Amino acid sequence: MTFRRRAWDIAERDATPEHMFLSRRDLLATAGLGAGLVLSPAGLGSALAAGGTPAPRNDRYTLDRPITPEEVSGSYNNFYEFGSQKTIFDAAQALKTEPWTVTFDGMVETERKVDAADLIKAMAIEERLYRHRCVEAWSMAVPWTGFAMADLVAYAKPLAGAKYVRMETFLDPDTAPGQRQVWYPWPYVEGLTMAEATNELAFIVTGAYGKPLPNQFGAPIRLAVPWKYGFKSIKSIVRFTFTDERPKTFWEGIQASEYGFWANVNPEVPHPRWSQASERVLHTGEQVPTLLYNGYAEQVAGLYTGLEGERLFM
Ligand SMILES: Nc1nc2c(c(=O)[nH]1)N[C@H]1C(S)=C(S)[C@@H](COP(=O)(O)O)O[C@H]1N2
Ligand SMILES: [Mo]
Repeated sequence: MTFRRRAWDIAERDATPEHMFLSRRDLLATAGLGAGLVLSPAGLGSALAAGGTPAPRNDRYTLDRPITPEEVSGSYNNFYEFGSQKTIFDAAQALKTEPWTVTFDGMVETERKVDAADLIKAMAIEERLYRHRCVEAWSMAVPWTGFAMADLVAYAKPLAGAKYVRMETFLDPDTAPGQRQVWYPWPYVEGLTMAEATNELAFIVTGAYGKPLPNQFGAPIRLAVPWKYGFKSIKSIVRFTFTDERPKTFWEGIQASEYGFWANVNPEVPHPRWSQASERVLHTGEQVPTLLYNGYAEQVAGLYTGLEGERLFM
């Protein structure tokens, strides 16, 4: 199915020539659905957007800056499996993402393995515009396609005693040269509390810029938790483990004093080696003030009441 651009779709499009904004009404019209037919946006999403191609945009999440051009965000990546430079674009193309088995295990009703494509088909796909703030003090804004992590948690059926979700990236040193660097604690691991994982903002990404997710962004499924530093948004996930123990993350294993479990964005808490007060916007190069929780305090600040004793911001 192809979608034509509409003259009034001018909003953020200038910066992203290939990206098409589709309002729900456009989608309904394009899909040839009568006005009287009630179909939830979620239903539309899974019907039309399996894999990550054009999905209805969730207007709840707005940006205070233009979308980063796709060719910029897509060629400046952190994906240490393919090297520690930003230019891993080419190397990442070696990753074979079909078939791709995702395992749900640990404290769940029943352990299960599912192909990523089938998992995505079972979910309500939508598009969200999210900011992204790397701990290295650069930032971007990306139209991700995907589904609420809360839906993934529901799908996994964790037991009542589960307190955390531990996520793991693939391990394949033959494909990923970075994984031959044995001093890193491979595979890449990240974790969230159950409250974080089911917060409305936690998003499982399956596409970007209206297309299936390119490898360098962490295909076929990665996480986006935009109120945390970028390293929490783990790429190319193969396993979700529900547990009552706080997972030891990849970056904690490398340098716990600099990269903690919580890693919430806070301009007032400097990294041990640099300030976090501002950030360099990719493409424009503009230096802008960093916001508490990366501007998402309204959605997430409540997650941390009672946890003030924790090292929440590093
Ligand atoms: N598996 C894996 N996930 C990862 C990383 C990584 O090296 N490996 N880097 C993280 C960091 S530091 C950032 S800033 C983001 C970068 O995402 P992007 O390349 O899509 O901008 O991915 C995060 N997820
Ligand atoms: Mo990062």
